[in-house]
Parts: sequence; C-alpha cells; structure tokens
Amino acid sequence: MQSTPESISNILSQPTLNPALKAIGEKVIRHERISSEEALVLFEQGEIGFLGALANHIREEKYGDHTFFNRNFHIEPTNLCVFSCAFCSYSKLYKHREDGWELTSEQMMHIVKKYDGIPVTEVHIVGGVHPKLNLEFFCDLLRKIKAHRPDLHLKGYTAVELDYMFRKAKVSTEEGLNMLKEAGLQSLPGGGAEIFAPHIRTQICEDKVDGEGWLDIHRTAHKLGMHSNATMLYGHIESYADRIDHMNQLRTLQDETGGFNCFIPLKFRNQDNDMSYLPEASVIEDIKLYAVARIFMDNFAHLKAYWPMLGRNNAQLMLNYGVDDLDGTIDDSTKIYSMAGSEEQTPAMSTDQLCELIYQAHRVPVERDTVYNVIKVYEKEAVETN
Ligand code: V47
Ligand code: SF4
Repeated sequence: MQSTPESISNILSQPTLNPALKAIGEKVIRHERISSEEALVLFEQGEIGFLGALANHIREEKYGDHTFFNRNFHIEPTNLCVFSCAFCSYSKLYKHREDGWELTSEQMMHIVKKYDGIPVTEVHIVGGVHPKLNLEFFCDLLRKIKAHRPDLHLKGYTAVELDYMFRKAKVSTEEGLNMLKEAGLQSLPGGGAEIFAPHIRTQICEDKVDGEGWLDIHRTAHKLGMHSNATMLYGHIESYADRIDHMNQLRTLQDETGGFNCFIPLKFRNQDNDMSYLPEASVIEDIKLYAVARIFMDNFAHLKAYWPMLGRNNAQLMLNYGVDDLDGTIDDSTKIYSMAGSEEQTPAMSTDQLCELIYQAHRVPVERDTVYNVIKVYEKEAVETN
C-alpha cells in the first residue's frame, strides 16, 4: 500500500493542524459526508499533503492498490459542430466544413473492423454536433457495430449530442434514448457537462444544452437502466465555489439514481482555442482538485484521471491523490486532446505500458469492462506481452 505523503492518522494527530481541517478529516474517517462549505475550506486551506493523505485513505479503503483500466478505442464521427464552445480546439463550424472531417458509416465500420481479433471491450463514440448526422443515422451505425461485434460495449454520445439529436428528431429524451438503447447503446460518456453554473456556462459554451438539461438526460438514461459517466471541465474561469456547485449537483443526482460509474475531472488545455489567453492550472491545483473530488463525491465509486488529456506522468501522480482509474489503452483513436495542447500527441498505450505506469506508482493494474466488472488482475509477474 502507498502511504502518501504521510498516513492520515499521523496528520490528524499533529497539534499544529488547522482545527477546521482536523474536524473535516475526522468526519471523513468516520465516513460522514462533507458539506459544500467544508469542501471550500479544503480548497482554500488544505495543502496537498493533507488533501492527498485523506483522498488516498478513501481510495485505499475502497480498492487497496487496485487501479482500473480498460481496453477501448474511440470513434470520432466528425469534428464539424453547430456549437462554438470557447474552450474547444477540435471543432470546425459546418460552414467551414472543408477544414474538418465527417466519416461515413462505412468508414466507421472500417475502424471497428481494425479491432477484429483484438481483445478490446468498449468503443467510445463522441464527436462534434453535426447538423445532418441524425438519430436514424446513429441508430443504424450502432446496429451495424453490434451485428459485427456483439461483445463490444457501446458507449456513446454526450448529452450535448443527444439533446440536439432528439430535438431535431422531435422525440422526447426518453423516446430517443429508448431508440438508441434498442439499437445497441449501453452507456453514455460524461462529456458536455463543463461547469453547470449559468454565469460560467454562458461565457464558455452559451449555446449548447444547459446544466439542467445535461442532468435530465443522464437522469433519464439511469432510469432506463443505462449507466453513464460525469465530467467537469476545470482550470479556466471557474471559481472553487463553481466547482463545488457542479460536483454537488452530480452528487445529488447520484443519490437519486446511483447510475454514474465514475467522475472524470477534465483539465482545460489552452492551445488553439478562444480561451488560449488563460494559463493552464498548475499541477498543485490539479492535485487539489482530484483530492477534493475524491473526498466530496462520496457516492461515486470511481475517480478517473483521463491520461490522454492530463498527460501520462500527471495521471500517474494522481494515483496517490484519490484516483483509482486511468481510462483505457485508447489506441491513438482520439484527437480532442492532442488538438487542445495535451502532451499526448498520439495517445496510445499498450496494455504492458499502461501496467508499467501503474506498477511504477506501486499499484496493481486491474483490467475492467465499462461497468467495472473485473476482467483480469495483472499481478506483477503475470504481465503478458502484446
Ligand atoms: O465535453 C473539449 C472536453 C469533453 C477541451 O466518459 C476539453 O469516459 C480540456 O466526454 N481542454 C469531451 N477539455 C470528452 C469526453 C470524455 C473524455 C474521456 C472519457 C470520457 C468518459 C468522456 O472534452 C468535452 C469537454 O469538456 N474538452 N475541449 C480543452 N481545450
Ligand atoms: Fe462542439 Fe463539443 Fe467542441 Fe462544444 S466542445 S464546440 S459541442 S465539439
């Protein structure tokens, strides 16, 4: 087990510890939920040694050293988008479609077929919001993928894509989700959440689905028996209070439905977008955010560091600050983060490389499926070469 950076009981017994932090720490040890006000105290007064010890305590109580990953690939059907989020480095407006891409169903099936015989368990389908790729097109695509590879878990479409797709098709959220589910869709990814607070959302992504709409789509998906993830785009113009408000709305929905698999903080990257004038968050701020998220989101089973965006070194570091999941091998099939300035220009890791990253942090890699069923525990001596 990791004892990073010091065990929590040692820290809590130090007479010099700030009494407000001590009270919060003791609450967490007793498995009591902390309030939004207490989360603000953690952000404002907690230094990373304290936050890390507390978050690591929670993580190790849940999973010991086990660290989850999956074998997946992404399909990005298009980067043409009717919206113009200020932080996005990836999309092109439809009127500039000559600068973007738009894959046909056949081209996407070609990507799926490249994985024939390769033991991936999930395909993640997310792209821009294209005015012409509609609900019927995507139901047809899902059916084709399922017919070709029934064992692949189909996770796709952010609430932003779904909201647009359903409005265009003039169907309710429930009708639309049922159609996609019948076509083979099993889970929703967590994108499009950004920051729910309207005073921030209007500045960074004014024209797409609002926070309430995002939550409503996930609530409906959960009621239909689908699972989903939740994200938060942090490190731009939002305050600590805005982050806490966002996490609190997710925590409240999770109390209601229990349908979220994991929480994924997404670090704002500042290359080639309308918010490039902003500096990126420091690694200290990254650590604080992950640790506070682990402490505050007590009803989320998993906290994921998405390495293609955070970079593999910082993602590895976060394994000591509450993170228990590193997403997947990805296989160079996403462009979102390389275009936004991530150090991962061609995000691909073999299972061996991902396992090595986890061993270096003195953890044990565990391959999982999309809903966290364990596929294989990779004890150090049992790593396969592939
Ligand atoms: O919603 C866009 C983010 C998200 C930037 O559910 C940016 O397993 C940082 O949904 N800097 C889409 N982030 C990605 C997404 C996702 C990714 C990984 C795993 C899962 C999952 C979902 O990407 C968008 C937005 O928040 N994004 N531009 C940027 N410049
Ligand atoms: Fe479009 Fe998504 Fe980029 Fe916003 S973040 S512009 S919705 S692709």
